[in-house]
Amino acid sequence: MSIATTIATAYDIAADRYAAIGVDTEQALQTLAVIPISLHCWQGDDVQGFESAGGSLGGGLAVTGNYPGRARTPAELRADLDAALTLIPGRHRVNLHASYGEFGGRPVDRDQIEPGHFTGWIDWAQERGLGLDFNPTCFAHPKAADGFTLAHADAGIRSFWIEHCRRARRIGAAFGAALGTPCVTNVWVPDGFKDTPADRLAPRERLAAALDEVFREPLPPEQLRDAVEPKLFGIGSESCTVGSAEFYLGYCITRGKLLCLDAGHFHPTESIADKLSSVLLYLPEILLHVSRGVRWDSDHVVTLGDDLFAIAREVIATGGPERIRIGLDYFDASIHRVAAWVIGVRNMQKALLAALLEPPAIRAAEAAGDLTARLALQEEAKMLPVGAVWDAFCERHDVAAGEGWLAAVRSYERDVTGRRA
Ligand code: RNT
Ligand code: ZN
Repeated sequence: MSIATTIATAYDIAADRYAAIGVDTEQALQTLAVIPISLHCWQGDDVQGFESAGGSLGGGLAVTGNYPGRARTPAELRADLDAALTLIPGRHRVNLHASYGEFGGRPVDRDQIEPGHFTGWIDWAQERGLGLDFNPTCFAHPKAADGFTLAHADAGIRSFWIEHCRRARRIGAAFGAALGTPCVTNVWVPDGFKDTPADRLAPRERLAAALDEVFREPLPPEQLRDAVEPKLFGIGSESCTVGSAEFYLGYCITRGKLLCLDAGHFHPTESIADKLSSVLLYLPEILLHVSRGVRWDSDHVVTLGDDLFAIAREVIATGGPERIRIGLDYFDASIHRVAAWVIGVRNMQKALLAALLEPPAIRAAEAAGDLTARLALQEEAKMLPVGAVWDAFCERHDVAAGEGWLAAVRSYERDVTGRRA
């Protein structure tokens, strides 16, 4: 039997198996096909960006590893994203940082960026039918060298970052207008304290006031959605982060912004899965940065484990992809960077598929107060043939099922990334 026939046969059997417990696999495949995942451009070049002044990363962010062949130009990064996208089923989005503009080798400071610096990206996205998301880059810059930006005690430095973020919103709106899909523009700032601060209140007042300045200009929601991202701690800001979870939840509720929940930004045993249903009571939309925290690092490649299954399960069970926008956020330079994207996105999709295939009897057992059955069914569901449905999904989207995609990355490495000096 050919692989394609094996996959088709296995799918038919799996579909029958699911149908017997009230799950429509065709419906699940249709739903999965239209859930976009936003691929974070910064996995492709270790968060370096294309500014002529390209400095050290800072902001508590760190990329480890020196796998050869990182993208050094916009053309290389787009080629690498193209390579990844051909190995990922469905149609997706790309998430850019301000530092990835095309500045023509000229020094364009962060308070000077304009939509014109991103026309190459807009054209590329338009040709491929991709949506774009965006982020101001409030790190890796001399004016962020002491770890403070929007909450800086110096009014001049604050104004510089406010101007940068304002311009980032206009760029995001330009993306949304050009591509016909709102651009989620996410503000994350590193501001925080290595050691115990004497005053936690003033920096938080400054951050709230600065954000209000950033968001002052009304821009159409069909072009732009504003998000803000809390974090528990970073390298060098271990004792207090100005933009904490409580800070931003309150900010979003009072200002009507999207809350960005990064899976690596909480206590190690705390999962963002449980937060979605709470936050959705008070906010219309959430942005996810799906990541994987490992000890001190919050940015490992997403693997298909309990945490990811739980996040995907809650996305499907609570808000759905219209209210919960899914992006990835990690950076690993120790493996092939295209593979890092492919692994993470495919895992996110597999977890969503498992959620879409959840047997309805689990909820029914809970509603009937039968907690024994709920646990029994949850555990039995783990061995249902989700893999056969996933393989069929890949086949239908002309993408390799199983590990077949790895050979494509290897040949791309041989012909392209491996030749980069
Ligand atoms: C940092 C935040 C933020 C960044 C990117 C590069 O802790 O998670 O989202 O990772 O903006
Ligand atoms: Zn993040």
